Amino acid sequence: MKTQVAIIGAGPSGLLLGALLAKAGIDAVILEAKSPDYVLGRIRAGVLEQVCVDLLDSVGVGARMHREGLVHGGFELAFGGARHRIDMKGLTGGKQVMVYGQTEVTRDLMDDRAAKGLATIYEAANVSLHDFDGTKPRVRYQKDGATHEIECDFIAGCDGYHGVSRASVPPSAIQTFERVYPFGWLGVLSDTPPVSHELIYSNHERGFALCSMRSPTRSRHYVQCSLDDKVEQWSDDAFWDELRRRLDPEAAESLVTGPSIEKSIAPLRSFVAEPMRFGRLFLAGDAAHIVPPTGAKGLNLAATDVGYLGAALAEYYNVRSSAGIDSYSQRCLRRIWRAERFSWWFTSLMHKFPDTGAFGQKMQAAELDYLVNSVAASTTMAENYVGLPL
Ligand code: RFL
Ligand code: PHB
Repeated sequence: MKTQVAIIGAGPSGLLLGALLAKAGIDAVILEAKSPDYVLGRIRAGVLEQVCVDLLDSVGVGARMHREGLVHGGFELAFGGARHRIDMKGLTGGKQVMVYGQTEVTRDLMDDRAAKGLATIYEAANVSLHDFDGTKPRVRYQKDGATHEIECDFIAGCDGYHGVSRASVPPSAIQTFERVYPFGWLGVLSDTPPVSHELIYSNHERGFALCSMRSPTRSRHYVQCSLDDKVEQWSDDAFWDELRRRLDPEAAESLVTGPSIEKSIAPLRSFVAEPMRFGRLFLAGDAAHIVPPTGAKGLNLAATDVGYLGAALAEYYNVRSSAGIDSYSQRCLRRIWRAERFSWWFTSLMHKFPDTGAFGQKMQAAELDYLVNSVAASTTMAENYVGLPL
């Protein structure tokens, strides 16, 4: 098989890149290791920046998001038994975020792809990348017991943190930066009304908690947990009790509990691989970088990476210029490092670390007090949360 761009991974970055390339008239094939149901079963991100909303609109898949998504102009920080609102909209000259699940973004992109008859090969096993340092890269995979090969001009590695693309780069050509946090997030999805109409990020001496949502009747909550914890050890009751303890009295009072629909533990990590281009292989999304979820930047960074990559490839094919692909890595990394900084800072501010101690707690309390009482500090927080300009 021949194509112009072979995309590895049908997560949000691979699917969005596929849609951007299709719109530019560029032929692409997506290879995905798992089944569509497996991909849709992963409950992850919930908050989309305006740039991400704009990209989805630009490829014509935004209709359901605008119908069902919730536009938020602020969020709350809970600490010391009270809640304080960060007025994102007021502080940033009108910018807001869209609360719409990653699962729904993925479903909209998948449905659009299927409706247009664009090629996605699910359950592709043993995907391997070849000759991307030359002019004729190839991708091999197995499906139903047979080996297949795709000849292409470019490979887009959109296969997440554990994918094969980054691992195919010779170690001497890549530099990685990493911080692993000494805790995880236990997340629960439930058909219960959200605690409040906006998100609540809570700093508590027992650990961090987050009240988020997917709709007016579906909640997504998280509590900071130990890396040794197993999901099976957390009954629904134990989760709700722990969440309630970490909220301010008013939120705790209005918390409506119910059976979990999904429950999972995610470790927290900051990670960046540099550069993001190796000859004719480009890395995008979680394949190149990870942020801890505090601040909701992961999916948004994935979207802006493929926004840059889609435009760069369109420039290459349609106006015969390599300028976009030559500057891809540098442009992405500037945005990525700023989001890494924000996510690391917000994580450090809100979580209980093993070495936080009494002094650390006082520092967090003083910083939170400053943050909610200084317009300058609140504005800094708000402009990062809504997303820095491209
Ligand atoms: P994904 O979603 O991991 O998709 C990669 C796809 O590649 C496939 N794959 C392969 N395919 C072929 N061959 C191989 N060898 C392959 N290896 C892997 C995988 O099966 C998969 O389908 O990466 P992508 O597309 O770059 O998307 C990144 C986002 O998923 C991620 O950044 C966000 O979920 C992060 N994130 C959040 N981001 C936000 O912007 N806002 C949020 O509110 C937010 N909340 C979160 C989050 C991540 C979380 N977890 C679980 C880490 C909340 C949580 C709890
Ligand atoms: C979510 O709704 O899953 C979510 C929201 C905000 C975050 C992280 C996750 O910072």
